[in-house]
Amino acid sequence: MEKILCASMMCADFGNLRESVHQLEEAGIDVFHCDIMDGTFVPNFTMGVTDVKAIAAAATKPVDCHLMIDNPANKVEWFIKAGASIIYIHPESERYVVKTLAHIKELGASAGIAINPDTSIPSIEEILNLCDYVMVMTVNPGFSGQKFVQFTRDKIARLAKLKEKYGFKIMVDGACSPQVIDDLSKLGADGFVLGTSALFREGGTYAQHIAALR
Ligand code: S6P
Ligand code: MG
Repeated sequence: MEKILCASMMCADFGNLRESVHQLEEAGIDVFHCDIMDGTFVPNFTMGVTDVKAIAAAATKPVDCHLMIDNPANKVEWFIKAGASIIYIHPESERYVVKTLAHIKELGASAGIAINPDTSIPSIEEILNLCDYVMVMTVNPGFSGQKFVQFTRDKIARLAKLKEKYGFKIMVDGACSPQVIDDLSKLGADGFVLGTSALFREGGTYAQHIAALR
């Protein structure tokens, strides 16, 4: 099955952002993944609207925004205006998930949820038919370079059984190494966020890493 490979831009070289975007596109990346953090929902700050604008201006491939922020409802518009065409919100930080997913679609973007390792499938089943993407966090959100949370593998297997019924794609974010990607793609995951475990690492070019993952 064709894999959707997303570059985790918080791991990119910000001193050379435009050039990094071009290199990643030439190497065959499918999506630019932008991690937006508020220091409250997650204990870190990363990128903001200005960064998303700069990446979207340099990119021809789609840009997604993974909003790890409290109350994303009135902020999704900022990121769509900045050039993102896919928005992920966390149901754990949004009081009106249904309304916000609809709002994202009204603004012309694809809508996704990102779920923490401890968020169960039964707690999100009602909203699965509203999601274009479900992004399973396989680490606690906030940082790159963390350890894979093993029990999320079983959640992905169970979610894969629901994806045809509700019509969403399964994305995986966190510690996606080549071995993990191979394993989870066989279980039914459609796409992966590539950070320090697969793309932004020593020993090869972006093109070599991406070719090996395909
Ligand atoms: C983490 C964030 C992710 C990371 C990515 C890093 O909160 O949402 O998108 O940037 O997972 O990948 P790695 O391979 O360093 O864990
Ligand atoms: Mg992310």
